[in-house]
Amino acid sequence: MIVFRILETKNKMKHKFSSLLLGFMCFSGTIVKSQDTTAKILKDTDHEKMVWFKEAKLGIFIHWGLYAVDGISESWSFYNEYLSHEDYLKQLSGFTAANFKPKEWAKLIKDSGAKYSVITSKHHDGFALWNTNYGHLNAVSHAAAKKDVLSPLIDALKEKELKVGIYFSLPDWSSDLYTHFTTSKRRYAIEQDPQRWQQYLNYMNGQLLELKNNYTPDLWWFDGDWEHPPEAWESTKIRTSLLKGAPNTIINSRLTGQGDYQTPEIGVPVYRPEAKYWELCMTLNDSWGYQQTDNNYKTSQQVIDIFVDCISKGGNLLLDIGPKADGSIDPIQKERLLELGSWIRKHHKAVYETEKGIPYEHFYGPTTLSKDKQTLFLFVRDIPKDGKIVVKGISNTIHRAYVVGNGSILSQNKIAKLYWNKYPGISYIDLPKETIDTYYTVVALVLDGPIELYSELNGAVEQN
Ligand code: FHN
Repeated sequence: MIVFRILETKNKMKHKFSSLLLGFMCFSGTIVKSQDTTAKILKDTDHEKMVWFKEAKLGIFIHWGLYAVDGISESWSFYNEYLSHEDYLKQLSGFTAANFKPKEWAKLIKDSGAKYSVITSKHHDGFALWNTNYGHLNAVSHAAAKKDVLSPLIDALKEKELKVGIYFSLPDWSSDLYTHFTTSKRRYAIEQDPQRWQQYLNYMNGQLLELKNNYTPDLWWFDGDWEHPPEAWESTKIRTSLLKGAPNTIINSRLTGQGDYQTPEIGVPVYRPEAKYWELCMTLNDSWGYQQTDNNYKTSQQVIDIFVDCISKGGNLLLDIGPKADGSIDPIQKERLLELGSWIRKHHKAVYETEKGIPYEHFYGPTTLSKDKQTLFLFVRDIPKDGKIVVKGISNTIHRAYVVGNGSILSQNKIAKLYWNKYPGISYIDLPKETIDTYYTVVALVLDGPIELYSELNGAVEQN
């Protein structure tokens, strides 16, 4: 199973490789991997409109489509020729949405602690979840569901005051108007038949306008841009048209060059990305859509590890679920979301509306900072063997240390502090066993002002 998935990923990579610049740079023997170098984002993004996104921290991604019927990989299963397109489409008769309860989905998403959700309105297979007037593949006219499943979900998300993101695949491998069909079959090349390509763009833009007019999304999540250059997609035009009358809408980086934020995928950034706004999209197991054979679920600890890693580096996590074809959600997926939600609720102060934390040189773990930078939140994953956590090189006075969501005030003592120089010393903070959380215990340090990090190299002790 694992081998199979690795191969599949490799196959995908083969197609993406032309547009992927791996970005390894060597500096005096150190290998530095640049982050998502293909994802060029706009330099003049309006910061005001990004505020909710930056403060949200968690979004829930939903991959729901035909592929859930047989539990096979979304769109890629026929593209990679594991089965024929004809057989792939047989899943239309199994996409019933018979137990689809949009309000329950929205409640689950809200309870996970997420502030927004992104739903696949149409994946690369071209299957549209709404009642579109374009194309030949949608949930209303062609699937057993015989209903629009996108509208009630978006209504339910809005009712719960969640921001709405619409995922839209630029490629549509099922459309006769589109260039690519499968890994070995191309229908045509744009240069050979520009008129046909124009017809495809009209179809694609027609759908985008329907989605814009029906749902006025807060965020557009494009995908699949690697198949053609931005000029072919006319990505500047797309952005202009989508923002017309809706200037605050956010666009991800996969409308090449026209995005507001970066979208690394699966790979948790090892280094803090340079982009001001970014979001890691991540699966709960190894699949985006529902696959009953994939039981390689991340544990709740691992999900929270990834989440904490993202927020401490100033980013968001877009965590994926894959509902079944009848609209029910696997109990493990529900459980992971609820567990994350209850941890977030307890530690909300250290999560929402925070800024990226301080470098690891100052604390052996991830951190975040309050907006005014006067409270430093320390995320403690493992139980310290001497019951103490260590903070170094912080010039401020620590007025108080307490356990977030528990309230216990912690005692602290300082070593290596000379009264006559500026070196701030090393603070040891006691963390009693009773305050330890199942996943991460969060300690808040209330400082005497915005955090000041000390970075001098101390010289000789000239006085004593
Ligand atoms: O090919 C898709 C994949 O199926 C999935 O939708 C992910 C989600 O980010 N995006 C694409 C690959 O980058």
